[in-house]
Amino acid sequence: MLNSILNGLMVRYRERVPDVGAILDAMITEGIIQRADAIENDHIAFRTMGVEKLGIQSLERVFLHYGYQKKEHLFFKEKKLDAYWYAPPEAHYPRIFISELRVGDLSANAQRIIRSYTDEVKADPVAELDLNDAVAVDHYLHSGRWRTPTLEDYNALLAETEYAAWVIFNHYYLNHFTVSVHNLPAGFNTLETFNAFLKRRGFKLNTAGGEIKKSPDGKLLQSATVAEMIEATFANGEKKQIAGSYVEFAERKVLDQFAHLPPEQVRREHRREGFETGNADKIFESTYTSQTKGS
Ligand code: OOG
Ligand code: NI
Repeated sequence: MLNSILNGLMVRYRERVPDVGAILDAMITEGIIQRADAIENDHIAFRTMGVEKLGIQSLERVFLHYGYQKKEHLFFKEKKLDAYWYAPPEAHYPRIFISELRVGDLSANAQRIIRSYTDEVKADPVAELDLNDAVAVDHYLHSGRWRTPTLEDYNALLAETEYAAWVIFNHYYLNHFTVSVHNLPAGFNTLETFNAFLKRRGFKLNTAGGEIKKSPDGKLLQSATVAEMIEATFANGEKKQIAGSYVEFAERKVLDQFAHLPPEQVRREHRREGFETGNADKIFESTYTSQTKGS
């Protein structure tokens, strides 16, 4: 059940983000992996609007139902976001990262625009779903919750918060999946060597705060591509190139207390867990104009 929901997310995401297939193909050509399904997916991420009936408390129920466990809270003051991450029921499943816009912290005008859309949602849609019905859940994760925005509203939101603009158009479309690099073959199993491979192959990396975002303990390293632009059709047919989704890469180093383990004995629980606010803050910018302009 969880498998089919995760697969459904990945299929749509691959269709929308050509970089996904291109990166997997480049890894196969380079001999890093034999097959695309050999990739370990560190985590997937969603963005939500923090309004009553929607937001984290609604979306998280889908994953809690399938055995995910809610972990730490992260707070992003400048970007006006909250987030939580969720540990999977079994180690071979990806972690989940869900963020939420603090709508109440925005200007009156931005709040008015957002609520004009989200007010169309009369009841928590997840509460009305049969969560055991994987087909219904899959459908829910890939359908809009409110009308297609106007370009004018999108642009007004973009000027104040790029995250809001992304969500008003993209809804719950998967924001990214994350290639775990630490279990790849030598020569590609650090973020530094993996990024060098990506750049050699022509992929463009997010440079906010440097290409490699590193946690203060030095054990969680993350990088991401710049989101690909998609041609979006707004209400009454107006079109604009806007940021779609991106691909992330993570290296989790072995914790000091397990440093003595031979490499073949190292499993997920021996490595740095969780997320890091300082890293995430910069990863969000993979869809921001500061990164996508010129791409
Ligand atoms: C999520 C950014 C944060 C991470 O792994 O820290 C993140 C987003 O862009 O929605 O993915
Ligand atoms: Ni991420």
